[in-house]
Amino acid sequence: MSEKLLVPDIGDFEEVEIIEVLAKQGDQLNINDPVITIESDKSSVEIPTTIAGKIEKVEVKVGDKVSKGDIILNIVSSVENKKDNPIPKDTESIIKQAEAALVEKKDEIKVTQQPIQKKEQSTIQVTTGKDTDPMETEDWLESLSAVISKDGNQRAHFLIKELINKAYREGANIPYTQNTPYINTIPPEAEVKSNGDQNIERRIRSLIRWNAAAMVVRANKKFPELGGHIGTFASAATLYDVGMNHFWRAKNNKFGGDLVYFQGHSAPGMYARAFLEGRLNEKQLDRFRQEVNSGGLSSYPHPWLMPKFWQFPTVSMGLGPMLAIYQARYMKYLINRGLIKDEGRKVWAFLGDGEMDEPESMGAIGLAAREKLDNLIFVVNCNLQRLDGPVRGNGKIIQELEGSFRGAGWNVIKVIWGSYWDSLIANDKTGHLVKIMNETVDGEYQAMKARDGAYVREKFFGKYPETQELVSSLSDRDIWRLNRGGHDPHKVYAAYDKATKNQGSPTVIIAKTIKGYGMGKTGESVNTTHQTKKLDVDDLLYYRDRFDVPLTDEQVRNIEYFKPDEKSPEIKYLKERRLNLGGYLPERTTYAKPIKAPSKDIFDFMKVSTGEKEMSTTMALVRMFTNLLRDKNISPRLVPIIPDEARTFGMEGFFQKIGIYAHEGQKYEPEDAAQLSSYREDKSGQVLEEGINEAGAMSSWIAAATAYTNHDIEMIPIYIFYSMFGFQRIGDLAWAAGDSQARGFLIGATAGRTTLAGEGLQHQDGHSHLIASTIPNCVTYDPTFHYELAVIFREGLRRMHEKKENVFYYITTMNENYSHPEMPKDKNCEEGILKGMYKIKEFNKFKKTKIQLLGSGTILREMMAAAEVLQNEYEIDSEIWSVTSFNELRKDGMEVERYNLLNPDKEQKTSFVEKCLGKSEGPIMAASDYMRMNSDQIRPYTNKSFYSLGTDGFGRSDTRKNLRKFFEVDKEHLVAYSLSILAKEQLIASKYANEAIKKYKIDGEKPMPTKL
Ligand SMILES: Cc1ncc(C[n+]2csc(CCOP(=O)(O)OP(=O)(O)O)c2C)c(N)n1
Ligand SMILES: [Mg+2]
Repeated sequence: MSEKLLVPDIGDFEEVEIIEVLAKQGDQLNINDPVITIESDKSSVEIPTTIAGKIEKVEVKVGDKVSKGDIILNIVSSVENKKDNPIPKDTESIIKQAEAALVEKKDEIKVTQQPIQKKEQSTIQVTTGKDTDPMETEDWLESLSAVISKDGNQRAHFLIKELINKAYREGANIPYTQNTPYINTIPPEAEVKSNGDQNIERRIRSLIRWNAAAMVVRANKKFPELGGHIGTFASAATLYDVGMNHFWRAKNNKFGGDLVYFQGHSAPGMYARAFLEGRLNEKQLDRFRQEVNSGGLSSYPHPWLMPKFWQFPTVSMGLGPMLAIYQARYMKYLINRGLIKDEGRKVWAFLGDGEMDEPESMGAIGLAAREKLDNLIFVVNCNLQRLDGPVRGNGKIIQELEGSFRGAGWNVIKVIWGSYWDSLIANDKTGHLVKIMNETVDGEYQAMKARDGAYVREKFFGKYPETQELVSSLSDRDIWRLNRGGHDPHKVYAAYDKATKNQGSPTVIIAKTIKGYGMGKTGESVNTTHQTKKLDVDDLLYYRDRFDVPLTDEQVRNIEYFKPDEKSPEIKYLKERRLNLGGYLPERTTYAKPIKAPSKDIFDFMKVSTGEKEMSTTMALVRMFTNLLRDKNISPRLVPIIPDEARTFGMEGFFQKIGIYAHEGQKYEPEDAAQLSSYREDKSGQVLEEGINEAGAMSSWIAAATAYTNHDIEMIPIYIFYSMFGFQRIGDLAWAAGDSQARGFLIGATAGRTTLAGEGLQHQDGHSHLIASTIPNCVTYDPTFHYELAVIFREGLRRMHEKKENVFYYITTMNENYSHPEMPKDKNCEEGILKGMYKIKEFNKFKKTKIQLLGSGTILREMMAAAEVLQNEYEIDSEIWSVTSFNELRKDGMEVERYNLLNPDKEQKTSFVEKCLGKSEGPIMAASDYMRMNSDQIRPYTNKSFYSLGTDGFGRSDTRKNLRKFFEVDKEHLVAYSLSILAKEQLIASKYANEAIKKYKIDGEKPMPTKL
């Protein structure tokens, strides 16, 4: 049967031009095959067929203008269409999810129905609020205790919830608390026990502790300026060791590996372990923080400096937690898109309690819960101190974190007290011990660990007669031995075990430790611990004794490393554990296959003139993506990332075409379901729509841009953003991206201080290229025409994703519409585009006076217009150069200049700038839509007179024309400046310049825009 395929609802648009017809008569179509591409003045969208079958007749051609309901083609539909109302894909997934939810619910019920473990009645805590009727309180508490022992915790929870609900309905405004008492989340009877050999593990840990400290002390003895940290790893050693011995699975040919973000300044501990494992030798340890000559160890985790060792740069506080969240999310994205297997891999992130004050640390915890990232485990090492002093002297960081994470929906496991406390807590029948624990602030907890057992007896247990009594049979030494949870391998093991089994939410383990654990009087729990990097002989002897390190006094004095024989039980055990867990950690490898570059013809349409048709480079870019999505090698690897600006950039067509990633699919029918660009969310969606969240979007981009090493799959992330909210906003993450050896594209759209009209001071970007240029492996371009963009993008794909070069690209695109010329036939044009400049036009009629005009981005067009005026009205010839990248030209210039200076006797090299301009005639005038510093960058690499113009100063809202006039980069100013420059160079009389200044009503007395 013949059916008509009509133009669907395309939103507010009418009479939209067809720019491509993708199907012809006789073609066999499947549902969703694209048939035409239409383009408004803002965006281009493919229209897919909703009917399968053979095309009888195509009713449209390129250039036609169509509206909703117009016929596109006639199609003889195949039988498939006639299936009785097949369930739409979305509805089907909703049904599946509902069914899955039912199964989940059943599981939940199963949990509540599990036999109640009979255990001793747990202690009822004494509340800190004022009790007006203790007898009544006692009654209620006893009833509750009875429920717990008879019907279990779940029933008790239920009753409490019902009581709160009832009170709320009766009008009581009960403040809600997310906090639990200041004790461990896992009670002793529920702890899963490790099967490891605790004695041997303790010995190994002691050696790692010793070697880590020795490494820092030795380096600082030789060169006191080197620095380093002992106290942080000392507090975290157990947290790391339990993970290394029992939980973290390495990447190998059978398994993708867990991903561990190590706390940056705990790096000495990782080196010390690698030393025992035989992965690093003494010589390397002795090169800690001495990296200039190869073979040194980097101060912190830096993949750029130790590319086979470190995976994640973490030391700029706050980036690690945020990156880890998005890493876990991206792992699920890859799984849901079917690009990697679900192997139950985990992402672990180790964080400092001081670090949690960084807004980035907690900034994305809501997302982690919302996306049910049960592959994510945070471990916050709460040693209660940061650099200057206590994290929360007057409060309790552990409780504060618990509240925030529980409130956000995380599974929270507190590991506060070690096993020595178990019996005391069990015997705390009156609840006074927990009461003190709740009441004591961190400043006191810290001070106690800087003193001794007698002090703890007096200041802590001495607060109430009940608690004094509780420890009456303990000696001061026993009291001193009461350990903190984060130093107890049993408690840590139980927490890790529980965390790895948790489903449906991320987990945070909040572990209490002591900063500088074991460092004695000079370094343990004192405010200066963080910066202690030298230990005197007495401290070292204490440290040795504290951890029973088998070194003689003499060896301690020499600060010798200690590594047992390869055949020793310690080394055998350590290696065996890692072998069981698949290999060593950290280790950075990649087995990703390159992506074959797309055929050249994908970009062909960008090499021809657009004729009358005007478009922005942003539109050209989006058209290019649409084409790339038709390339079967490239398409699945593209990861478009957008922070709530798809419509701004004309990318809304992607929603329907490739879907927005949503881990739960789409549970609702979108308001615009009938439209072509409907907001379609899908479990296997490809677009990462991040919301208004540039830091999150950049973190996603980094996860995708390093998937080649973390998941062994090369991806092509393209993060497109308002250029002003790029490097300026997330510069530190961009720096970390460079360190991580990220590969992918960053697109600064709506770029240029005068090109983005209207928006004003906080939107108009006139410096992102300069910030981008601070990152050594960031390659940047500011193209004007669509063919330049095509050449740059194709080369980016080739360098990064085919040749696996560790660079990333930053390209600015603009929203100014203009027509684009055909790509010049000159064979050097492509090379010039990539190196940074090429001659685009020459005016050579009068052969008297010449000027070299360099322009980039949209200002190149002003320059071309000015050149025409100069030629026609002033008989001045010119050569116009399209500068696609002042940054790249500078890099080349620097390198050549350096070589020439270091090799005065050798044949001198020529910079690319000099190759282009060396033999040219006349002075040079350069301008861009960025600060003068942008074009000034190449001034040293030519001997000619060089003048820069640019958009220095705060932006402001106005029309494009007025903005260019204000910043003096419009055609008129460029003519006047050119004439003035030529006059200054004594090539023409100054009256011409004066005339032009008058003619264009330019006020020579106007202050610099930087002052306005
Ligand atoms: C963004 C940033 N700001 C400051 C620092 C300097 N710094 C390094 S460690 C540190 C204190 C860390 O305290 P905490 O997070 O509690 O870690 P701990 O050493 O106590 O485990 C500071 C301020 C940094 N590395 N990054
Ligand atoms: Mg700390």
